[in-house]
Amino acid sequence: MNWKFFILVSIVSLSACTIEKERSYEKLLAFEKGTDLEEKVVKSAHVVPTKQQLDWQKLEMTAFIHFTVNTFTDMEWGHGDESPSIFNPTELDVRQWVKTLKDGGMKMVILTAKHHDGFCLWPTKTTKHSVVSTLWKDGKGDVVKELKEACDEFDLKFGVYLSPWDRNAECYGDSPRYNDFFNEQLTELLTWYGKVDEVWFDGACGEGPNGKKQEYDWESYYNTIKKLQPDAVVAVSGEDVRWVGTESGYGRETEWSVTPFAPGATPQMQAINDELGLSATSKDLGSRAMIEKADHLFWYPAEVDVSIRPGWFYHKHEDDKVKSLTKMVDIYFNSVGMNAVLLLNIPPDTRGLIHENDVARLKEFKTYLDETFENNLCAGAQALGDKNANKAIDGDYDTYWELNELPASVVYELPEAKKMNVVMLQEYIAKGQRVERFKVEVKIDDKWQEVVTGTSIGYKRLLRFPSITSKQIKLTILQARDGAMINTFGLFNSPDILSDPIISRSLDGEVSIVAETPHPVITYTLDGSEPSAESKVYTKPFALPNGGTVKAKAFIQDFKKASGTKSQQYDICKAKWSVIDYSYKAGDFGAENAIDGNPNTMWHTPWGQDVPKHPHHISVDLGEKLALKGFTYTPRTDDNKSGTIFKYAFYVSNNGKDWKKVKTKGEFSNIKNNPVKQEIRFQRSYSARYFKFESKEGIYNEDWIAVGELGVITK
Ligand code: FUL
Repeated sequence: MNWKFFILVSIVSLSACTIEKERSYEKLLAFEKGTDLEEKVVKSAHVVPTKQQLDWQKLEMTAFIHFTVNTFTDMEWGHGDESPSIFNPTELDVRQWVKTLKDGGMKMVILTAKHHDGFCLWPTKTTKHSVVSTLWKDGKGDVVKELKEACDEFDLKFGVYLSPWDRNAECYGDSPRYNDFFNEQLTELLTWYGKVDEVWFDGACGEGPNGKKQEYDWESYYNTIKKLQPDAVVAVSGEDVRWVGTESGYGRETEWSVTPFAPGATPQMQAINDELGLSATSKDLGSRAMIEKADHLFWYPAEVDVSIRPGWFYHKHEDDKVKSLTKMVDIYFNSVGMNAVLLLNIPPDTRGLIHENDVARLKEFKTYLDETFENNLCAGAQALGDKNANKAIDGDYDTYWELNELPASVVYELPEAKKMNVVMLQEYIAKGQRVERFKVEVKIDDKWQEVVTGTSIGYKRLLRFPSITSKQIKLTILQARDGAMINTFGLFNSPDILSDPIISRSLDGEVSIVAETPHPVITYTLDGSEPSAESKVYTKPFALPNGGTVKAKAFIQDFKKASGTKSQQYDICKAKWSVIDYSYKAGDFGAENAIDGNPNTMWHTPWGQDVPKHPHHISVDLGEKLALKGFTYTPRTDDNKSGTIFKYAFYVSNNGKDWKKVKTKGEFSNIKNNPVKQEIRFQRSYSARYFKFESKEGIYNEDWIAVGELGVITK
C-alpha cells in the first residue's frame, strides 16, 4: 500500500462523515485534526483487519524452520564467508518436518530461505552462494521447493523468511544494486513455488565495522509482494504482522491489535513511531493514553516468535535443552492466549531431520492441548437472562453476543456442576477489538466468587485459575471502547502437568534435585541414560565436582505418571576459582559475582555519564590447569538488559601475566533479541590455568557491562 496516498485519502474521506455505528476502517484510521479522546476511542473500536490478517490470526499456531550453514557451523549468525560445501545434510527429509509440525498442531511453516549469512536454500540466479554450490544432491537440490511440496501434501500453509541483512552479498551496501538484488530474490521465491502465505522480514541488522551500510527500499519490497502474492501477510519489518517485541515466547497481558504503532519499516512509518516514542518492544502499544496522542491507528496484530530450544539454529549441545512441557504450555497461554499468533521454531539438525527430542516434546504438547480443549464445559449450557448470550457458547464462530450497555453480565448455567480451571474468551474481531476490562465469577455455596479478571481480549484470551467445581458461571464485560461482541465463551479443565524436576549444583559441586509438585519420587542417572522407575532414587544432595550429565524424572501414583526428563550438563565446579584482576565495579556488583555459580547475581561496571569505557576485563584463576574447549557467558537475568555484551575477546594464560589470544573478534550473535546463556566453543582446546574475558562492545553501545555468570567448557 502506498501509505502516503492512503493516509491522505482517508483524511479527506473522513472529514466528510460523522461516526456511523456500522462504519469500519480496514487496517488504517486517520483522525481528523481536533478529534477528542472520547470520539477517538469509539472510532478505534471500528478499526478492522484485512481478510489476510484475519485469516492469519485464525491460524493460531505456526512453525518456524531455521536451517542453513549455521546448522553445520554451530552458529546463530553466520559471517557470510562460510563455504557452501559445509551444507551437507545426510538424511534431509522435509516430509518428516512437515508431518511432525502438522501433528504438533501447526498450521503454517516458515523457512529461513536466506538468513543473515546470505546462503540461499534455493537455486537462486542472483548468487552462487546457495545450494547449487554444495555437495548436497550434487548441487541440484532445492530446500524451498521440497518444503513447499510437502506443505501442499500435508495441507499446511507456507511462508518464507528472507533476511534483508546479508553478510555475503557483494553488492550489500551499494544500496540501489542490493535493493534490485533483494527484489530479484523475492521475485524468485514468490513466483517459482506457488502460493506463499507469509513473508518474514527480519529487523535484525548487525551492519558494522566493514562500513557497509544499506538503505533498504522497503516500499519496493512491499510492492513486489503485493504484485506477486497479494494474499500473503508481511511480518515484522512488514506491514501486516507485528513482532511482539521479545523472543521469549511471552506476549503482553494487554495486547491491542489496534495500535498507533505504525506498520512496516519505511521512513514515513518510522517517523510516526519516533514522534510517539514507540517501538515493537514498547510496553504500551494501545491504551487510551496512547490513542490520545495518535493521529493514526492501525490494525497491526502481534506474532510471538520463540524457539523450542535456547537457540534458533540446531546445536547438538542443546539436545537436552528442549523446552519442557510446562514451559511450552505456559508459552501457549501467553501467546495464543494473549491475542497473538505463536510462531514456534523447531530447527532441523545436521542430518536434516527434526531431532527426536523435539518431535517427542511437540507430540506431548499437542496431546496436552487436545486434552485441555477437546471438551468445552459450556456445551449444553444456557444463558440465564439475555438469551443472545447463548451466541457466545453455540460453537459458531460467526455468531456473537452483542452488548451495548456496559457493564453487562450473563450467567451461564451448565447442565451439571463441573471441575474447571481455564476460561476462553474471543471477540468477533472482524468487527474490531473493543473490550478493555472483564471478569469471570463462579457460584460456590450460593455466593459469587471471582476467579479471573482481565483487560483486553481480542481474537483470543485464555486465563488459567486454580481448579474449582461449579454449575453457574458469570461473565461480566466491565468496559469496552464501543459495543462489545463476544463470539466465544469457553470453560475447560486442563490436566495437571507433573513438572520436570529442578536440578541445581552448588559452587563446590553438590547437586540437589527438587520437584515443584508435592511428594513425587525422583529418580536420576549420571550416565546419560533415560531415568526410569528402576534408576537410582534421589534422597539427598550428591557430589559432582568434575561435572557430568544429570538426568532426572519425577514420578507419582506409584510410577504410573511421570514428568518429562530434566537433563542438566555440568562442567568442572568453580570451588577453586578466584578473580585475580578486573577493570571496574559499581557498588556491590563485584566481579566475583561473575563466577559465584549464581547467574542471578551480577558483575556490573559503573554506568551513566563519564564512566570507564570498553574494553572491560576480568581475569580468573581456575586453581588448576584445565583443557579449555570453550566458555560460557550468561547475561544478567533480570528484566533490564542494559550492559549486555555483544562483542568480546578471550585469552588464556598459565601464569596470569602473559596472555595468549583465543578469540579477539568474538560476537554473541543474536544476544540482543535472545539474551540466553551463550556457549562458545573454540576450534581446539587450550591447556591453561587462567582465562581473561574482555568486552569490546555492548548491545546498546553503552560504556558499561553486566555479567550474570562466566563459565568454561572442558567437556
Ligand atoms: C532474529 C534473528 O537475528 C535470529 O537469528 C532469528 O532469525 C530470529 C527469528 O530473528 O532477529
